[in-house]
Amino acid sequence: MKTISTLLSLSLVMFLSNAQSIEKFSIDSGGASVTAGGIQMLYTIGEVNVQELSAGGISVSEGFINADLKISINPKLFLQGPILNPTNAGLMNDDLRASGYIPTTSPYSDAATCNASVFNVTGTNAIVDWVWLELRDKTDNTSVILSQSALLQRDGDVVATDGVSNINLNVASDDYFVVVNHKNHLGIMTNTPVAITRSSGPSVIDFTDVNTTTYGTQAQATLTSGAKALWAGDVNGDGLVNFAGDVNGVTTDIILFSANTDFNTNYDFVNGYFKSDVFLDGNVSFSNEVNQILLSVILYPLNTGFNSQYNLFAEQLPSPSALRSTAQLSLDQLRLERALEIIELINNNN
Ligand SMILES: [Ca+2]
Ligand SMILES: [Ca+2]
Ligand SMILES: [Ca+2]
Repeated sequence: MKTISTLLSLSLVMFLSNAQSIEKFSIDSGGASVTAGGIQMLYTIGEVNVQELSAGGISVSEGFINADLKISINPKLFLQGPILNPTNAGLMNDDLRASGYIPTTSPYSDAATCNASVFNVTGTNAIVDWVWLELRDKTDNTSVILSQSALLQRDGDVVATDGVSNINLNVASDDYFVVVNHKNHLGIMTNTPVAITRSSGPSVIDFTDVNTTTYGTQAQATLTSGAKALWAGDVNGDGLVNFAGDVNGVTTDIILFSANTDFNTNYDFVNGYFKSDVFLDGNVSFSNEVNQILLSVILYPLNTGFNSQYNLFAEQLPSPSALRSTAQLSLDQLRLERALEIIELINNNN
């Protein structure tokens, strides 16, 4: 049974000179009427209901307004890539936005869209990139109840596609595991289900706070400030940060860049919106991106042998997110194969 808490509908009934009157009628579970200055306001409280009344030539419809019935959450997170070398301490860089590279269609499988004007905002609430959000079943943390794209502000707030609002989710008040993810970072999940109700306002989940425990081991990077951030460097989006897989992703984007007609892996002008752009600075540089991937692998806390080929630097989720569409996955695979063919041709000719 859902909590009855919201003023659902307002109906205005104007009394004409001969004082025709419509009596309040409602199949809702509560309501009242107020009369002042010849105007009577009727309202009802309850669940979904649309009804029409008519009397004396006056018709009144009352509708159902449901925005407040959705649950609302306000997650906060940092991405390691854009905050490793921050222009402003404590804020992620927003180079992708400043260069006009963030697409108005989300790169994730729901292909959510936003208005281009959302990217005009500068300062602490400027948009860094699209992120991915999931609610998972409190009794089965592999079962995704709801997932959707959202936008990330420089100060870590995850917001709706208008760039400012809390995220409304069309599910019942309950406890959920909350997952956040990004196309080239490792996703994370709350360690325990979080109560998300519509009566208590937006549920704040601060993944940057060291006291917010997350599922698994070493799920996030620790910044020099002490704040937590999603690990950067999963360029090929397979849930691992490793040299073998992710360096290939960088090579692919550079080799297949249309202006790089010589197929030069050290070509430095690959500008745009690429998964291989570890720092989210709008440019893919082989040395820049690969050095960071290597550094992350070597310094990963569980890689105690500082092994550059370490293969266990994995996303700490009980089951993968479905943030990438199958069409995108097969396109990525084709691009990788094409890039490897070109590299082989070049090597054979040398
Ligand atoms: Ca903010
Ligand atoms: Ca990877
Ligand atoms: Ca870059």
